[in-house]
Amino acid sequence: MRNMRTLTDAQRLQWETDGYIVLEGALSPDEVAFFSDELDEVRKQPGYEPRPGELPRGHYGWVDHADDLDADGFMDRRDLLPYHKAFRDLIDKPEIFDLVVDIMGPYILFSMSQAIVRASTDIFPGYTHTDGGEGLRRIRVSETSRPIAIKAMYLLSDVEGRDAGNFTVFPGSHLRRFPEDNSELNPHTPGAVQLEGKAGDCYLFSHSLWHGPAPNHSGQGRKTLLYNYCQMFVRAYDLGQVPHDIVEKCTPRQRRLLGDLGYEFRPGSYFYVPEDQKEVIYGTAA
Ligand SMILES: O=C(O)CCC(=O)C(=O)O
Repeated sequence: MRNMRTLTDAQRLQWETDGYIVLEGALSPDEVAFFSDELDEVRKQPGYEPRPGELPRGHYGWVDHADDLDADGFMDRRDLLPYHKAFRDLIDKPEIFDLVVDIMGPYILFSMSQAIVRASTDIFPGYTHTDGGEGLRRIRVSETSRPIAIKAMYLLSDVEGRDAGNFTVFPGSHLRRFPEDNSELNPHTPGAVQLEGKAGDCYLFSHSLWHGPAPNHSGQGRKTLLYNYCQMFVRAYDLGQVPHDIVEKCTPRQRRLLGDLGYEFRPGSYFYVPEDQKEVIYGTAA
């Protein structure tokens, strides 16, 4: 079994207490530059983007390109895996994925990829939410429990000061009831912490954490990548059937994380996992 990294005691304590941890320098400067350039290209290409007014809130439709072709303009693109091998390899980049496994255990799937560029603008006030929608919002696990779903958010640009598109969290809120009428909750509400960071940093956080973007008045776009993981029994809640030509390009471990169990789906497939699940996830078969 490969020797996988684990959380330090301080990271474990912060995960349990605050519901998130910060991994500084998770991506190298070269990786940051590469992914940042890639996003500039992705926005010119077809893909899934929100269609407010046409589709329900939070649903994504197929578009020919992003509405704004400026590299610092708004973009919210789902399903990055087809665009480049590097997006597929980020699924289980050891420096981060090892910690995901330490937090979640080995019975997991990759459930979503997304790139968001928060443009600098006066018209976006930011917002606060939990992930996983109406259902997961009402489920909170305890400090010592494995989470049901978590997200890795990679900064591709520096975030300095406040109201610079900061990822904003309410530390410890993953253990509290989310206010059903959240109209008063926003990135400036007491308890909100606007995180600063450097390009290359990664935030790992629980879907149950109250979080969201601060407004961005910094004068430059804030670029991020978001990679989600869920327990297998939840199945890949936001990733449809991954096309065979994409899956075929992946390593055995990436394939497993994309829901390729090594056999055709049958009832029960995600109830008790494949016998080699630990071997595949811990890396001996990767
Ligand atoms: O900071 C952002 O742009 C959005 C991040 C977020 O809230 C999320 O991924 O759920």
